[in-house]
Amino acid sequence: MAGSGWHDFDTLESFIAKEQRRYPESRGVFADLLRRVGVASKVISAKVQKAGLLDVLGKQGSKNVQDEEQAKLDVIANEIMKATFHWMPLVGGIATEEEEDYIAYPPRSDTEGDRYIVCFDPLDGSSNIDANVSVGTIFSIHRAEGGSRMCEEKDFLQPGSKQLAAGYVIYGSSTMFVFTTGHGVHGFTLDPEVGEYVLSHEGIRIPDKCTCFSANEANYPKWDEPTRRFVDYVRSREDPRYQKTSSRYIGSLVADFHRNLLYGGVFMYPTNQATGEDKLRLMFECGPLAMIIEQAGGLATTGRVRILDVRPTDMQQTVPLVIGPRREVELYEKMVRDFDISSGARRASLPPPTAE
Ligand code: FDP
Repeated sequence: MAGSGWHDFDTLESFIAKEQRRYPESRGVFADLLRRVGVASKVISAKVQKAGLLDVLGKQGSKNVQDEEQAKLDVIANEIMKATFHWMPLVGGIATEEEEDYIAYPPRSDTEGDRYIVCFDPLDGSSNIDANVSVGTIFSIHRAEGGSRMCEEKDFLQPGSKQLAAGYVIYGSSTMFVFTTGHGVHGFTLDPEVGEYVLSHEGIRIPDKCTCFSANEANYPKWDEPTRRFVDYVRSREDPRYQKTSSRYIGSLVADFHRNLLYGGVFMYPTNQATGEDKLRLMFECGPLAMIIEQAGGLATTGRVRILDVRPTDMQQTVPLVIGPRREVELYEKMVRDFDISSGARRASLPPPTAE
């Protein structure tokens, strides 16, 4: 088509179809699931973009299971995601960050083989919506073995290392769909004129540099000593690697993560030592992003354990998260380890407590 400017490109659809051809025995369900997430995200994207016009900005007046106020768009995005999987025979169940309990679907008479579990955070970073800041959807897919039975909690409480796929959609200056099935990380940008996700970032690798450092630094006094040491070290700029590192914190996890993935940067949300609480959810936020970062050549840790190795004990479990380039995450883990050893040694050198 001379002069039209047209050239062949991959869309999310064609890319998934090509991926599927690698597995001739595949039933196509998994591919279909990914496509459905793509469709749902287009609907959410449209809602996010029209938020002001549709008068859906502002609070719904209800609270979610973490006692946080739900913005209206949280509720809408949650409904869209739930409706997306409801009718799919090979989805055994879903879990959403917005609801305490998982939803299990009864097996149908035509269901054969394993079914899938889908977990999602329908609209992450939603406290920023009123300010027109980028927000996102995060999802992951697990296998639930034994298709002919009802899914149980144990099917949901699987470590991140068992994820078959994970991804996120960022609703920003453009909408992007980023996912991995364990064969690299690929990003697709939504072309609003055509309504298709177009392959724009194939085989994403996190750059081996620390351009940005992202944390809510107002929490510094509440962090533990190794975390403060790590942050002090980066901020001191003694190390040439950190001479140009900038502080960048949006407070919208998908947006912070996406920027760091593309530019090279570390994100951290450590434990609040004053309360002993963590903020980010293992199953809905940390696990999926950990799979993506590892597929992109980076790492994710709690400081003491690889995020993908943490087996959730409950659906809404939270963990500390440090995620980014391999070098920064390894340095952080080393600082935690050194601290643990030295404080253990300090404790051991103290005289034993005497009885009253
Ligand atoms: P939000 O409360 O707006 O939904 O886990 C939720 C989250 O945002 C993340 O997206 C974000 O990284 C984090 O909380 C921000 O927390 P702080 O406001 O405590 O920095």
